[in-house]
Amino acid sequence: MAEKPLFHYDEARGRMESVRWLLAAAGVEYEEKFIHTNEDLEKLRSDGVLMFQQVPMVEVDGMKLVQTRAIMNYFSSKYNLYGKDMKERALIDMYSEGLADLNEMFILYPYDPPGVKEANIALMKEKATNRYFPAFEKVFESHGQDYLVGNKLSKADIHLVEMIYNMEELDTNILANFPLLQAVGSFFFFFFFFLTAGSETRISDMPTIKKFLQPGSQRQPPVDEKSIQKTRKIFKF
Ligand SMILES: N[C@@H](CCC(=O)N[C@@H](CS)C(=O)NCC(=O)O)C(=O)O
Repeated sequence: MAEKPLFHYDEARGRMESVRWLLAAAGVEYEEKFIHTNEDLEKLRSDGVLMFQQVPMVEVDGMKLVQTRAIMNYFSSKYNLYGKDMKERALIDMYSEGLADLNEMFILYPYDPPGVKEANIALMKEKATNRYFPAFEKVFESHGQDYLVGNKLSKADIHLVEMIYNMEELDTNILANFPLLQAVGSFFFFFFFFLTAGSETRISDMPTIKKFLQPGSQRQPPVDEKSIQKTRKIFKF
């Protein structure tokens, strides 16, 4: 049996969290070797296993892959989450890149100084509400299917669900004007408000994702002051 992929990152969401979501949704088991200190990071660097001296790094199929998108794309190809042809792949990439832009703001804002942080949260919510969520609502409206591309689960759907959950952490009402996105994230409502999600298998009703959303999974909790300080020490910023 092939070895499980091994993730190298700190014990926080950061850039690795989207990779965790992807593999969880694909039902693929992975292991994590957490970086707890700057010495742990320096050890990886001096071992020569971080091509650009950065993490995330994932050991998989004899490779030591860095660059989050490269890692995501490899797993998406491997687990059939990357469309059936070039055009589907282009759409999946286009949607995923939009979501990655929103995600970048989400990853970085906890490290902003007071004042800037609040402004960036407001900006992120504004962008989610007026730019990204309307665009994805329109995609679902245009084809009436359950998944963004080709009526089949892809990395773009998984990234979208992740971003819905992230944005709902900041504002539980953020999907108020997006009924189709509410259905995508319906497990959230099911879980917290005991509403049924209908008979269709929505993305967040998938058993693999449900499992990931439950306590005790490899999903990382929201960042708090303690984890911010720990990350600052590891990466020295
Ligand atoms: N484009 C890279 C950026 C990686 C990155 O900035 N990693 C941070 C941790 S989240 C890091 O290793 N910083 C240390 C450094 O850049 O020296 C990716 O997406 O993987």
